Amino acid sequence: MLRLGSLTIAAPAVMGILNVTPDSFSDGGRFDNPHIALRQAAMMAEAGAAIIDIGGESTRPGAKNVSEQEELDRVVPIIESIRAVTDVPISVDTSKPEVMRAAVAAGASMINDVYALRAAGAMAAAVELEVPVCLMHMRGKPRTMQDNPQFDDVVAEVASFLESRIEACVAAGLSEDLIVVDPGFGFGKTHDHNIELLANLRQLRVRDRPMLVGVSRKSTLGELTERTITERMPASIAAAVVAVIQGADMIRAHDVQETVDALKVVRAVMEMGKKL
Ligand code: 7PJ
Repeated sequence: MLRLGSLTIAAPAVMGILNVTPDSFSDGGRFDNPHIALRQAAMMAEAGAAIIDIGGESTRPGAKNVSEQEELDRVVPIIESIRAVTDVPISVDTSKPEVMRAAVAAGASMINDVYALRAAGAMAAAVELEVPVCLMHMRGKPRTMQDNPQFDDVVAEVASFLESRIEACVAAGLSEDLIVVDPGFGFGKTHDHNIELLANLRQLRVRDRPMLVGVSRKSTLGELTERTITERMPASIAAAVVAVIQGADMIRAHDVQETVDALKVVRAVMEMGKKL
């Protein structure tokens, strides 16, 4: 069980991805209609998603910023409509303090911030809201992060970044029990960096905090398999299985039912053998 403040989730858990952006990385434009988004959220909850992650700003490589009002307009009505029909927990994928506040007021119970609360005012908003927060590693900004990313030791540098963000959050008054860490696959990293992180995931479990991993449909999987975005489900499942065997607690995924099934197998074997 993952206990994050008042949010309790059975691990390994699947976080279903609901993008409400017209330009998101892999399902751009499909769920920006509130009815379709609501149906998709209900299906993901039914399929066993432990939490649904709603994002109104695309963070794919090259993506442009979205205004606060635009993000609020995309995210808040969908959170409200999901809240009205199911009690599945909701996280909000945002870096903007006002979006965090409005999303939590509308019923979101977790913040997922790819900037790890580094945007102005974001840390203060998280401290005030007292909800679980995922701190993700990203080098640079989405628009330029894939322009020649370099690390001397990607595993050590990502771990030390996550540790320093936990320290900054705790110093600002956020309870350490609310923090989840994420190595940020694909965020300012080359193909080899991503594979090296996946191979050494255990070292990224800093301060024994739970770890979220987002590998679903990402381009590293496309490079390995030569598949287009919509053809990457099997590769995504394989990466999710590897991540859980390597200690991930939560997997952010587009294909919820398939990922839930795969993780049931991993979990059964882990519980039996405690050897994986
Ligand atoms: C991630 C995310 C991830 C967390 C995105 C995509 C790109 N949040 N938001 N971790 N990726 N915590 O879904 O491919 O890996 S957006």
